[in-house]
Amino acid sequence: MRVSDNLPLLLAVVGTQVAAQSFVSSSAAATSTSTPGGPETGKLGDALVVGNNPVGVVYKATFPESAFWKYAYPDGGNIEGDITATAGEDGEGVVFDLKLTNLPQIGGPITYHLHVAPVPADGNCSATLAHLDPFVRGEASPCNKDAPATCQVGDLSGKHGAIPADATEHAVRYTDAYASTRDGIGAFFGNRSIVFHYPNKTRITCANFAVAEEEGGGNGGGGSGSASASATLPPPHSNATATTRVLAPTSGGPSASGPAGPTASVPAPGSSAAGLRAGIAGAVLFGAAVVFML
Ligand SMILES: *[C@@H]1O[C@H](CO)[C@@H](O)[C@H](O)[C@H]1NC(C)=O
Ligand SMILES: *[C@@H]1O[C@H](CO)[C@@H](O)[C@H](O)[C@H]1NC(C)=O
Ligand SMILES: *[C@@H]1O[C@H](CO)[C@@H](O)[C@H](O)[C@H]1NC(C)=O
Ligand SMILES: *[C@@H]1O[C@H](CO)[C@@H](O)[C@H](O)[C@H]1NC(C)=O
Ligand SMILES: [Cu+2]
Repeated sequence: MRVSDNLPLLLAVVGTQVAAQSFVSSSAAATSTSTPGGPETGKLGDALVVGNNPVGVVYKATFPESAFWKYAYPDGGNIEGDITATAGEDGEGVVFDLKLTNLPQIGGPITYHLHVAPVPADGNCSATLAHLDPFVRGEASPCNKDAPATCQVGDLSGKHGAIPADATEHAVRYTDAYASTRDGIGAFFGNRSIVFHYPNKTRITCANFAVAEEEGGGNGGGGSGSASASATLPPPHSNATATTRVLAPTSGGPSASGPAGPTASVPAPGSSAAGLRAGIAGAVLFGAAVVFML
């Protein structure tokens, strides 16, 4: 295939541009793309660090009032809060900021992913299809959070940690180097969705990303067509921070089967301290490479 044939060369060229930069160490494995016994990186190689994300543009995903899998909320309701995503410093990587409350009290840890398709108007989370996976990694093997470039781009909980079982609220902010708010490339998720799962892949709820509405005056940072942040932007540091609150565990959720998504992986639970040093450089070249590939 033309793309895979050219990829090692591309990476070699680009690699020389970023060799001196802070770059996730795992990307050194970018040229070894086949592993016997299960793919541990994409058929198209490791995910590429994305630069040139539009600074100041904030995407936001807001949950519907009712969960898709109703049994998670026997009395009604859903996960509350929101997820915002905006370019990291100088457009490098994407800072995700999750502020979640009213988490379901049965069956964690909860995993979540960017999915390729948006949620349709009827709220059917199954229609969001598979994980965002532009490098065609699949999920035969779980994401190794110490080598995030080898994971599916959309596997956010695999790379940054699942939501612990029994948590009632969860706030976390981290930078993902591989997802993108730059339209036109495969890693772009601004027109897609995020889906929350139980470990057995049941889809609890899902929401679409959309550009957050502009509030107040413009800020100086955006490119053409950019929107200002509607909320205080997190400082785009690369270190992840997380706080989780837990209630006394309750047991005995309703036993009923729900729609199980075909695509969720079940990454190891725990907090991701795998500090994504999203030191990103060669952004233009990477961008060119991504566009070329996808
Ligand atoms: C999936 O997990 C949830 C939470 O533990 C459980 O309530 C539900 O019955 C499970 N569904 C299936 C199909 O196993
Ligand atoms: C939800 O979407 C899936 C996948 O497109 C489809 O198979 C299923 O029938 C839909 N369910 C409903 C209730 O529309
Ligand atoms: C989302 O945007 C990407 C990049 O521009 C594009 O390839 C993809 O087809 C779009 N997906 C949808 C569902 O619009
Ligand atoms: C990042 O987080 C790690 C682990 O929590 C901590 O040891 C380190 O000091 C932090 N670095 C910065 C710059 O905050
Ligand atoms: Cu998923």
